[in-house]
Amino acid sequence: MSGVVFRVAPGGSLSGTLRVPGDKSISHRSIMLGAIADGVTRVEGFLEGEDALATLQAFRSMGVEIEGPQAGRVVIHGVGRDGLRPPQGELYLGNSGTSMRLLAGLLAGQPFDSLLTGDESLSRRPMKRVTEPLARMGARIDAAEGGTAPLRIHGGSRLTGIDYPMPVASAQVKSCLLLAGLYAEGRTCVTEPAPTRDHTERMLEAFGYPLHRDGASVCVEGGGRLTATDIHVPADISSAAFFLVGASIAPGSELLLEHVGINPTRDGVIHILRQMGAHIELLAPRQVGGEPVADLRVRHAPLHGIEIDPALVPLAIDEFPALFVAAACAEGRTVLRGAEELRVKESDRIAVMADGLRRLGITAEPTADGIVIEGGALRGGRVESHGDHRIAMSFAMAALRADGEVVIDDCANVNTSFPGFAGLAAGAGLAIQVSDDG
Ligand code: SPQ
Repeated sequence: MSGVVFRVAPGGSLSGTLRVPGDKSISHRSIMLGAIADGVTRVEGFLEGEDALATLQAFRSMGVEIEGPQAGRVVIHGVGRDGLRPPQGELYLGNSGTSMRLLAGLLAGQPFDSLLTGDESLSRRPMKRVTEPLARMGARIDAAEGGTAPLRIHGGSRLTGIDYPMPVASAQVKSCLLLAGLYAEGRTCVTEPAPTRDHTERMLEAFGYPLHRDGASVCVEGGGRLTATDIHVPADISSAAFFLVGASIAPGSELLLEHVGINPTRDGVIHILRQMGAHIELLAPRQVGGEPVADLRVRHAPLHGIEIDPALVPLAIDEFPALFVAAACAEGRTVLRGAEELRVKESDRIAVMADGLRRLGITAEPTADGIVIEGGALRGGRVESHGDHRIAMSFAMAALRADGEVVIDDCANVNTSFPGFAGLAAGAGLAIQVSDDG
């Protein structure tokens, strides 16, 4: 499969001042909470990517009036906690795991039935991690064989709060259960094995919904109401990560990435790159709407391989494809462990990155829960992204250090999280061309 193809000429450097698009995780949550709040929620900096738009469309299908997005502005006319209407037909969520898992929780306690579907990749991803605890709360959800989508959610179930120790460190599972907990009788508590992104918790508080946090646990009482608020979505650190890596590996680079979200449950990429020797400064740190934000200055620096601290894995979970490119350009060996979750993302990000790096001449050995990468000289070549946006953008950055052209197949899904990636990267100095080979 080729589809949209990136062709990136070798070498060059990155420079200038950039603002990458809005945070995907926060954009999804702004629509979900805005929709069930009382009053009008105004969002700025919303990510106009396919994933967040799938969430937006799902709520329109359930009778929520939503204006925009226009230049990142969205106005959501909240219908209140009990105001969603039965959707006409299925809710198609494309490539978006966040939409499906969080919606499963929010819809489990509604009085109407719903059917959640997705593309081929989403239909392969594990959903038992949410359907099992939801069933314990009293939800009735039918999945395909193997526990995957489509998910048919039967309405009219009475949910009861549970105390759930999560077996995997997943913000999607945690958020799913907290959203179901809004509609459950009593208290729903979730305990995570390691900290994961806490945007749902922060945003619930911003909508005036009380939460009880105690160490690794977070609890909500069902039956409360949300009050509309204004939301400023920072630039997505997961999108900034490609540029942090690109500028770090390409001699002569210097970039300023503006207004990037640096929530401590998301900033693992900065810690890992710094441990590898990267030169990244956090300028003008500030709080915007309950989320920490800073401008990031990154300059080229020689990198060295490291053993990545497993505690940083959930804090950098989406940045590993880009970090593997940094490891390929580093001196020495980089070892990642404790990251089996990477195998159940939009693609198996361990296997797909190992394949691609090998094609570009790098020694990369996948392990059950990670990878071992020997830094070396990157050559040009053709790699397959398997329809995974983050794989496509990571290999585009690898060309900065390759000795020949890097061609990446199947890149259409870059639009799920980073519309305008190629244009922004080209403006910064990446010699990227996009073609549609049908
Ligand atoms: O939404 P989706 O497809 O699951 O997106 C990804 C990504 O790379 O963009 C994962 F493939 O991000 C997830 C992330 O990995 C977004 C997310 C969230 O917004 O809550 C949480 C993480 O997933 P998980 O399974 O670790 O909770």
